[in-house]
Order: sequence, then C-alpha cells, then structure tokens
Amino acid sequence: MAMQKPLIGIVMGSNSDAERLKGAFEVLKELEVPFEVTIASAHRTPKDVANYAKKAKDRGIKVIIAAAGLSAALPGVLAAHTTLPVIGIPLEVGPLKGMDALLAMAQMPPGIPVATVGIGQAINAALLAVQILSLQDPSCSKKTAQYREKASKKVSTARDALTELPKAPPEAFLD
Ligand code: RP5
Repeated sequence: MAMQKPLIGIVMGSNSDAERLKGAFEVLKELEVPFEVTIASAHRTPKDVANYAKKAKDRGIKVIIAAAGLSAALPGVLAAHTTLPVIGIPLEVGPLKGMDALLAMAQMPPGIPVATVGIGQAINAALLAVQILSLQDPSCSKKTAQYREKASKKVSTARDALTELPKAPPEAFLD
C-alpha cells in the first residue's frame, strides 16, 4: 500500500521530547492524518531547522508542529523561515517546568506568530493542525467532529456512572 504524503510535519528539539508527544502521534494515527516526525534543534542544528522550514511547503507539508522545552526557540525559528502555520508545544522540561518554553513561544514579536498550545498539550496541537487542514479538506472537518462526539460520549458515560454522589437529574441537560 502506498504511504500517503505527510501533511503535518512534527519537529521536536530532542529525542528526549518524543515521550511527551505520544498523545499527538496517537490522535493523528486515530484520525488517519498523514504526518512525519523529525528532530532538529534551534540551537544545536540551526541550519537543519532553517532548511526544514524552507522546504516544508514544497514537500507538501501544510502545518508544522514544533515541540521543545527550556527556552524553546524552535517554533519561532521555524516560523521565521516559512509562511506555513506553526503550532508550538511548550514541554514540561527543566526547573521551570515548561513556563520558560511557554513564554518563549507565546510571546513572539509581532510579524512572526506561533500558535501556542498549553504546556504539554500535544493532543490539542494535533487537533488544531487537523482543524487547519480542514480549511482545504472537508474530511478533516468530519474527523474533528467525530473526535469531539467521542469525547462528549466519554463525559456523558462518566456522568451516568456517578453513583456514590447526589447527582443532577438527566432532564437538567435537556435543550
Ligand atoms: C530542548 O531542550 C529540547 O527540545 C528538550 O526539550 C530540552 C532538553 O534537550 P536534551 O538535553 O534532552 O537533548 O532544546
């Protein structure tokens, strides 16, 4: 079976970040959205980061997700070298537990935005990337709706399962 060309490029600053991105990989696999993963560091391999960003669009990538911890220049540097949307995932690494990465990604100077999700929120980054793809591909819109439907069912199942507490009646949730 021919592999579909990746639409989302996930760049992590270090191999040590991979574990924290599992949620994103799982969501994209579940939604069957083709993606690729690589490691490149804004500080340790700056040329690779620039080249990856410059070539991504022509290779068919539509959205870049960049994850890093510590001072986390990675998403901003990628964004500086491409007009593709870049989503940043600040990772909970080091003594500041991701606050440093969060601020570095969210507080980009005007002109080069990075769409920053919360610390460690890899799943949200994947979902946001799929929503961006849905602007061009209606099947991604459908996949997002199905994902939400499943998440919503989980909440109502948990609500129904409440037994030990005085719970609100079902009619409290009717339209
Ligand atoms: C960042 O520094 C990486 O993204 C990683 O989160 C952190 C530590 O990297 P290693 O020292 O584990 O390679 O650039």
